[in-house]
Amino acid sequence: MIRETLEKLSKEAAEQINEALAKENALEMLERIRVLYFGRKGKITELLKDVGKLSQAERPEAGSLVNQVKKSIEASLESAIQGAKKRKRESRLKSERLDVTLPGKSPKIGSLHPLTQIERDISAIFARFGFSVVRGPEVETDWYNFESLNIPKDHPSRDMQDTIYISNDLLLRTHTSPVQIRVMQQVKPPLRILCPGAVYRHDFDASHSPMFHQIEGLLVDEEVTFGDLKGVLGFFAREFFHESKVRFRPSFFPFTEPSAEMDIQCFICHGKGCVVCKQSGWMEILGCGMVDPSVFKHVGYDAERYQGFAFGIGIERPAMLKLGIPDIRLFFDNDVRFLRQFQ
Ligand code: 2NL
Repeated sequence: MIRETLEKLSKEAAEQINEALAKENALEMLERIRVLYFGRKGKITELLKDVGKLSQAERPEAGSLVNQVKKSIEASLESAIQGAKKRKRESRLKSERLDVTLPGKSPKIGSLHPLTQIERDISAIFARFGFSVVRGPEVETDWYNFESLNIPKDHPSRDMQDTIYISNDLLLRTHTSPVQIRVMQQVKPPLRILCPGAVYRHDFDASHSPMFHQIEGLLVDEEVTFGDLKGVLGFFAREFFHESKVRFRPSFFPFTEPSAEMDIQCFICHGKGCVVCKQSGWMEILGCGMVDPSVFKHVGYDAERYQGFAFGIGIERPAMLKLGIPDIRLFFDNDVRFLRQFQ
């Protein structure tokens, strides 16, 4: 009787295990089979209980038979579980496989704005003469932007047509000279400073932006001459533009006397004449001059003892010429397709 039951049970278990192995969730199914046979109310468990109820004489043989079957089902279940686990691990490894030979995605890195690059290149040249960079406010008072610089009350640049006013007395600086005035109020000569930054004017077309950039420089010491100005600015022009010929033309600014404009030989046509230099063979680069004594008086410097030279360079125009940029507005559109070209 028990022999037959055990044989049937053995066969049944083997079939169920095989069936389970064919399923997607084999491990789950095998666990259910384990409970079905070996759980607290499992078929084998029940049989072992029945064996306990048999007589002394029948018990040993029946017990050993049940134990044999138990061991055999346990063994095949165990090997089925191991097999299912192995298959599961292999299929996971296959689906999670990484191709380490694939080319990586190159991350998009930012870069300095072309105007920042030019500003740094210019600063680096003047740094070799001991100039250090100073920055200041973009909102200024009438006194710092005009009065201290000897710009007369009726000067056209003070007009609302040209200057962006915030109130009667407050305005957006039209040059970075106020930074130099602020420095002179705070430190005694000698002085070598470079003041880069944004400046503002009422002007907007392909070659003018209401916000643009400038670098001004100021050197103050005893016994400074126009020869020093020519030496320093000529050196700068040759370093920055790689053009050896420079010339100075007389000019006028209210804050310098004498005043001049510096040209370099056109770096497109090298003096032959072209559209960029309007057939002149020269390019205007900066305005400069010896600091007017009235400016020194405004900041409390002894104009008898000290002299100085100063200059102002617009950044956009040389940047456009050097980098081949046709429209000033491209600098401020923040279009990454434009900006990426200057990485
Ligand atoms: C230009 C060129 C210039 C200065 C700026 C300056 C600053 C102080 C005193 C004297 Cl604090 N001068 N700056 C000098 C000459 C030219 O800029 O084209 N400006 C309209």
